[in-house]
Formats: sequence, C-alpha cells, structure tokens
Amino acid sequence: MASDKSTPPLTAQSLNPKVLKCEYAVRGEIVSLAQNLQQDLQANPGSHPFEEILYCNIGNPQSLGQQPITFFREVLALCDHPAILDKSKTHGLFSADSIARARQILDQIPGRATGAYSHSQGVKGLRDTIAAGIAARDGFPADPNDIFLTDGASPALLIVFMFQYQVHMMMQLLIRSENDGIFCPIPQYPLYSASIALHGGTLVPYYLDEGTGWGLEISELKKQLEAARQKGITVRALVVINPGNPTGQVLAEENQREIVEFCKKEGLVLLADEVYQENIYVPEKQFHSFKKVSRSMGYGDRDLPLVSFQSVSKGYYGECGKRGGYMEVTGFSPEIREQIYKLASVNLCSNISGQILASLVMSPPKVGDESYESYFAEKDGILQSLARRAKTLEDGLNKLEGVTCNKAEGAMYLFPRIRLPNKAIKEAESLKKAPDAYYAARLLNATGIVLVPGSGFGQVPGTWHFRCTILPQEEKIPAVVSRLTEFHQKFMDEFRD
Ligand code: DCS
Repeated sequence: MASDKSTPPLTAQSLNPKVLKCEYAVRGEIVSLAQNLQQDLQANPGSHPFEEILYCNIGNPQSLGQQPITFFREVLALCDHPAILDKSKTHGLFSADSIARARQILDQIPGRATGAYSHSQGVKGLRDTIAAGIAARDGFPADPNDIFLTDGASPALLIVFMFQYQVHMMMQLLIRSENDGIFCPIPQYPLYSASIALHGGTLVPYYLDEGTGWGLEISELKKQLEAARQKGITVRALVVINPGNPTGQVLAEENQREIVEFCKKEGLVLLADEVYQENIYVPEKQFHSFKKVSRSMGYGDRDLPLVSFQSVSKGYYGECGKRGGYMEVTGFSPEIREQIYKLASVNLCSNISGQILASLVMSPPKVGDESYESYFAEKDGILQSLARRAKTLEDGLNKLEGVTCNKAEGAMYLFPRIRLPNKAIKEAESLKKAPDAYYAARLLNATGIVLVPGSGFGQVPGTWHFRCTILPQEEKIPAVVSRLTEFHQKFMDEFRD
C-alpha cells in the first residue's frame, strides 16, 4: 500500500549539508556584485566612477585578451574539421607541421572523429605523446597507462578525493569519513576546501610562512600532523601547490625532497598540483616536478603514491574554456588503479579537444619545425609580459600604506597582506563581513577592480589579504595600480584611528 506521506518539498535547508558547506570564493559574493555593476554600466553608462569592470579575481587569461597559441589552435581546427586538411582548400592558411600533427592525431582517434567517445583514460596515442613529454621534461620515463586525461584539473581532483573516500570505505567500512583528513596549504586554492567539504572529509591545514616568501616548513607539517592525529583524524594525503596559488612561490628542489621524504615516512599520498609549471618569472627558480624529484631520490614506481595534476588552463596557453588536463598517477597497486579507472569511466571520457590540447602543451613545436619560431615568439612574449606585469603590480602594492607583498615567483597571482585600521575592522564586523571582504567590496564600488578577499583562501587568523591576478593586459596595469593607490589612500584616511 502506498504511504500517504509524500516527500517534503526540497528547500535550501533540506539540501545535502555538504553542498551547503562548500564555498568557492574565486567566484563568490564579490563577483556577483561585479556582475551587477557591469549590467548597470551597460544600462546606464556613466552611472559609476569607472567605465569598465577589471576582473582581477580569476586566472582566466583569454577572457582578459590573451591570445591563444596559433599552432595549438591550427591543430585543433584541423582535427575538428578534417575536410580542410585538403591542402587545396586551406590555401596555405595552416603550417605544414600543424597539418602533419593533425593527421597524426586523427589517426589515433577512434573513427578519426573528435565527436566520438574515447577510452575513459583518454586517447591512447595522446597519452603516449603526453608520457613522452613528461619523460623529456623530467629525464625519467613515464607510462601512458599512468595518465588519466580529464576536463581540466578540477575533475581530476574531484576524482582523487572521491577515490580517497572509496578506498576509505573499502578499508574501514562504516567509519565516518569526516575522520579522514587531507593536508592542505593555507592559504590554498579553494577548490581543495570545496571538494573536501563536498566529500565530507576534514581539511587539515598547514600554514605557509609569509615572512619567508610563503615557505613550506617541514616542522609546521609535523606539528599539524601530530595535532590532527591527536584529534583522531587519519591524514591520508598531502596537497602541495607548486607554483603556489594564491601565494605565487616556487619551491626549491631541496624543499621538495624534504616533502617527499615526509610523505614517505608518514605514509601520505602526495597530491602535487603542478598546473602552473610553465608560469615561472624569476631566473633563480625553476620548476621541478615531484615525480622527477622522487625518482632522483631513488624512489621508484612502487615506493610513493604520487598524483601530479596538469591543466591546459594555465601556463602560456591559458586555454581555460577548452577544459583539458591530465593526472599522472604513480605508486598505487593495480587494484587501486582499477578503482580509479572505474571512476574515470563513469564519466565515459573527457572532451576530445581538451585531450588534444593536453597532448599539444606537453609536445609543442620543436626547433626546425615550420611553426617553431612563431610559436616560441608567442610563448616568450606572453611569459615575459606576465613577468613584467607581476613586477609592476608587486612594486605598486608594496608602496601602499600598511601593505606588504611577496614576489610572484610563479603562477598568476599576488597575495598582499593588508593591515587595516581598527575602525575599518569594526565597521566590517558591524556589517557582518570579513574585513578583507569589506575592503574588496569598497574597492570594487569605487574603482571597478575585482579582487578576491584573502578569507576565501584561508590565512593566519587576524591577518588580512587579497588576491589579485597579474592577468589584465599590460597597458592596463598602470591604471590598475593608480586606481588601487588612490582608493587605498582614501580608505586608510577615512578609517585612520
Ligand atoms: N589547481 C590550481 C592550483 C588552480 O589554480 C586551478 C584553477 C585548478 C587547479 C583547476 O583548473 P582547471 O580545472 O581549469 O584545470 N585556478 C582557478 C583560480 O584560482 N583562478 O581561476 C581558476
């Protein structure tokens, strides 16, 4: 007999509490405010003291005018519409190496069609290319079967966290998952806090040391691990973001060795977010993958569970909207790998254009190829310009009263510390806002500049920061600095104690 009690209607309160707990500041309240202002400006030009909104909140290079790399787009276009591979139709529009590469890629794709599903880990031939690219980068072999192609790095992280919890469920049936901890840097990119919240786990923080340029101290890891274990949390993995987001530091190789040793000793899975590997701006620092570091220490495939994330969204390519990336999964048993494969196959496959791009960024044109010179000029132009923008912004920020800003050695952001007057903090509290969120909202209303408040990334309690991307077009950077400077001075004067 049917029950006469129907299911109560869905309300925000009855949603999965894990969803309610999940926050993602990079597209949070400030961004909604910015979108409203933008609509307002369109409907009523001149209604605000600025003419355009400057989105410095998100690492989305092409939305701010960065041009895609020609070679990559030629190959994509040819793969998507193979009819134009016929030379008589292209009339010299495409370079010989992009035509050759597109033919090679199409031969690897099922049905030679970008509209077909592929193997759930990604097209095998593309994984071969990526593995060869990793081997060339690191000087150690890579196995195409360790590569899982994904729609950007984000789903890869979600898969990994899910996988963590699946393993947990298998191993420790019925133990509540909030007792599982994931070690994350603070400040961190909020995808981590969000996905840990979604999966019902516990974020175990380790603080980066702002005083030493956002250094990662092993003593801090030990202290926090001990504290978490005392609370009964099983810490299962350590997340390292290198180069750092939002902090911009690039780890020294020696420091990476210590981290590898720490994970090995404590039995932690090392989750290496290496999506900014091509974004390095200082000559004294270089990117070293954790895979290379661990192999150079003599650890082989069975010694250390390590997942490395790479994405087509960052680097000099900035192809965020194409949604491509891969994770390289090493050091797991075949049984666990099978489970990861099962999870990947629930999604059938990642999109094929993203897969092609992931293979291209790991295997760009080489010296002697027809595209090489123009490719290199485009890449170098973008990276040099980003380095100059980072420096101009950093210098400008360091001139502001009460603001100190570490160098962006890499990635796409500056994360200055701001010492706000007590009166401003009180004012923010009276409005039930975090002081840095209050500052960011005031800045947006006065200047049209969109920043992300530091509270969205986590920070040492009682300190306040904001994150600013280095991505606005180079000619706009001086205006960003002067608008920010003018606003900041007025704000400080208004709240001077
Ligand atoms: N890891 C880090 C450290 C990131 O900064 C990002 C995106 C990702 C992973 C995921 O990117 P994709 O899914 O596009 O590969 N960065 C966000 C940010 O801070 N600004 O823009 C997006």
